[in-house]
Amino acid sequence: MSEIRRSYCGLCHPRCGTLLHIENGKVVKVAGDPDHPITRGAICERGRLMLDHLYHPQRLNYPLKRTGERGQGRWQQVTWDQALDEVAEKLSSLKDTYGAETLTFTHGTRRTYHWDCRRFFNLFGSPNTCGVNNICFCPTYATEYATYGGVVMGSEVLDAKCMVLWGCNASKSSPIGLYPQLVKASKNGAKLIVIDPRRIKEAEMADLWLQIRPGTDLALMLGWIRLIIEENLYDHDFVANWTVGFEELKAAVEPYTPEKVSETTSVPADLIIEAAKMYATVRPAVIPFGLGLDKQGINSTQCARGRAILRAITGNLEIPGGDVFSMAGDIGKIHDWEHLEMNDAIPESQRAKQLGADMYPFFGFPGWERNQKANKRLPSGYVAAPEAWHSNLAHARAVMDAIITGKPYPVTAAITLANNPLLALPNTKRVFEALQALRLYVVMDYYMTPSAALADYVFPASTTVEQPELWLTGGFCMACPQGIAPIYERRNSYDFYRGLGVRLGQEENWPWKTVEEVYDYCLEPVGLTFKKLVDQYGILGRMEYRRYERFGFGTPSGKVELKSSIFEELGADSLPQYHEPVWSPKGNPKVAEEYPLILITGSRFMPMYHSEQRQIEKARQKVPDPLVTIHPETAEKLGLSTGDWAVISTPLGSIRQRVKISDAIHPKMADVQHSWWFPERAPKLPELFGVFESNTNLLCPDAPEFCSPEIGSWPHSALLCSIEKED
Ligand SMILES: Nc1nc2c(c(=O)[nH]1)N[C@H]1C(S)=C(S)[C@@H](COP(=O)(O)OP(=O)(O)OC[C@H]3O[C@@H](n4cnc5c(=O)[nH]c(N)nc54)[C@H](O)[C@@H]3O)O[C@H]1N2
Ligand SMILES: Nc1nc2c(c(=O)[nH]1)N[C@H]1C(S)=C(S)[C@@H](COP(=O)(O)OP(=O)(O)OC[C@H]3O[C@@H](n4cnc5c(=O)[nH]c(N)nc54)[C@H](O)[C@@H]3O)O[C@H]1N2
Ligand code: SF4
Ligand SMILES: [Mo]
Repeated sequence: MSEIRRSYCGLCHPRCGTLLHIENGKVVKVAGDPDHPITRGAICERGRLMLDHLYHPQRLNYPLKRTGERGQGRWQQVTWDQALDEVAEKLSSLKDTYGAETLTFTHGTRRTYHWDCRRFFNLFGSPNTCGVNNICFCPTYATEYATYGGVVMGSEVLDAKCMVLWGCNASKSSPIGLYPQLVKASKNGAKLIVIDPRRIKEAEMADLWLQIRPGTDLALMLGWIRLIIEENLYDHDFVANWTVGFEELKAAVEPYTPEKVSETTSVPADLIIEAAKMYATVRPAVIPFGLGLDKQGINSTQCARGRAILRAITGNLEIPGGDVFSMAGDIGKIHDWEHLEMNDAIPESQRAKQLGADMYPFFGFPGWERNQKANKRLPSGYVAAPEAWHSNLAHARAVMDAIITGKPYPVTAAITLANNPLLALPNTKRVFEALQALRLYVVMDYYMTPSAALADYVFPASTTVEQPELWLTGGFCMACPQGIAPIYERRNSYDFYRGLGVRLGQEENWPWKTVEEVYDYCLEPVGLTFKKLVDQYGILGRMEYRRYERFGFGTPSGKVELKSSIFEELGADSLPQYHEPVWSPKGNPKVAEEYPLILITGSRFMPMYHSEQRQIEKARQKVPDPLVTIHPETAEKLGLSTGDWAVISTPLGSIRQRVKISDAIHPKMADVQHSWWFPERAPKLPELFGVFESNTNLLCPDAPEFCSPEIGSWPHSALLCSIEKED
């Protein structure tokens, strides 16, 4: 029997619509769904690997319980009931001894529901969920809420006349979403400015390419702001009526003359001026999100402020073809993720124990609570309330330290779901030491990863085609249909958290037996069920621009805060100022002597998604080994040729990767791929899938002096390294 069923791909964020061709109960082909209103039949090179992933022989299909020593690769297959019973019992006992804050959670980029995790933790009473958010999107998310009470989820690229791609390599990172839009807009005559230390594909099609020295973007932004004010290119009406702090901003950017900024950034002064003028005068203009800013450590929070300020003073916020964040129409009425998180359930006394909040004042409860309060001045559903998942976390380093030292209190248990902390978090050795020290470590994943291999219990996760999902983006609420029933004993994360929750006395707060029932509840306010929404694919938001004219902005002042009152109240810099990265030729000439190359890591490449796809043969045929890219001149100086194995070192450690030579990178730089491990290697210590061999995060520091003072964003870019040929 054969049939075609609708489903979706979740191998990265966009949730592209797919059609599953099924024969005798088995999926034999996955194609794009041409009727999908957003993705219209497109799927990318990674999406085409869905079948290989779905039936991969190394997939986890049953819960496993550790039998030998931790990390020795000895497991016993157990039932879901047994595994959940035992984990719940242990959590309960650890909570009795040490308090709820003894349980932590590590997360990666949003891959699955996540509000279920937050709900579970709020009900359990632990404020200590932590993970990669400090460097991924959240400096942007939390900071934009503080600045204008919302976050730009969708720049209206297709209608823009000028696009600034700032630290974003969309052709590699967003092949179905942003990239085709850039190409289309560019063909229609929109200007493109690319600010990237590498000559990426987009730089080759750009009107202007600014080859910036990594980590100096904030200086460039402040230079642009100064010039735009000085040359009278700002939107006078908007600034006068809808912003606060303009005069203070003007004073703060005074030192950032084109000459000075040129010296800091290595971008020629005339190019700085030309680009600033182009951005300010060719309207409407967009600056989409780019991780190149979020992942640069010390300046990252203020880079997000700088970008937000640029959008505001040029009048590009909330206009057609600009950077928009409000939602109109029925979408705003749907119970969203923030609603499901149950953030009111965690008592004040437990909030106060959040690890890292004493060091980084803006990121945890204090910043989030202020953003929440400001959002409440708007009519409900106008702009989504800030999700705790995205902007309210413990700091990963503080959590790892507490696990290892027991200070300020013992953290003894951790759950990891949809994350690979040994690959994703910086300072891998420290993370390893922490995972080893846990009394209880629980992982839910698709595969046995290096992190999962250290767990006490491992739960098998269902693939997106085996589970439904309600996916809310800025302008579209999408119903993603479950294609097939989960195979073997794989389950979704809701089943996992509900299973634990009901065993830990949270039953009344998990009234819905399945995740579909949750979505029916979410859709009640708009009179739909999940099934009905699937039939119509989703609800498209009705765009309504400049709604601030009716309601103001969701900030304490109701205006765009060029000078941030929330930052000021929390003791953070209320106006951006540039700081030299800690490891840089200028910031630390002594370190630079030994480590002369500027290191950037993690530039996206296809078909891999972070640490995934390493076990998928077709993906490994394309990228068999980890690659470090250097300039031909640099290679020659170091006696390196294409394909050589090289040792890359920072003061923190050394790794090995294969040499790729390209003149798209500056001679003084090295670009190192991230998240490499080797599923073909021994699944136990000491080798642990080769996780200590080519993993970039053995090189990246996370100590406070490297982190942004407001949020604690650590650097995965703008560092220093040395490279030599492997013996
Ligand atoms: N050096 C360096 N480090 C970086 C970065 C960088 O640029 N340079 N980038 C950072 C960024 S931006 C991010 S977002 C992080 C990413 O960090 P992570 O999101 O942790 O990325 P992965 O390493 O792919 O780990 C995801 C794990 O979740 C599993 N998984 C995927 N989907 C699901 C699911 O639906 N359910 C369950 N249970 N498991 C699932 C995968 O099999 C994989 O093992 O890495 C960060 N780390
Ligand atoms: N193929 C693939 N796609 C992905 C992912 C993946 O793992 N693989 N991960 C997803 C995730 S979670 C994220 S967050 C996004 C990120 O996707 P992007 O926003 O595109 O981020 P990156 O590719 O990390 O870096 C973007 C650019 O920043 C540049 N850069 C590095 N340092 C600096 C700097 O100091 N200043 C400036 N101006 N530029 C700098 C790099 O050269 C790179 O071209 O990608 C998503 N898409
Ligand atoms: S862009 Fe590719 S990997 Fe991401 S959801 Fe779409 S098809 Fe899947
Ligand atoms: Mo990310």
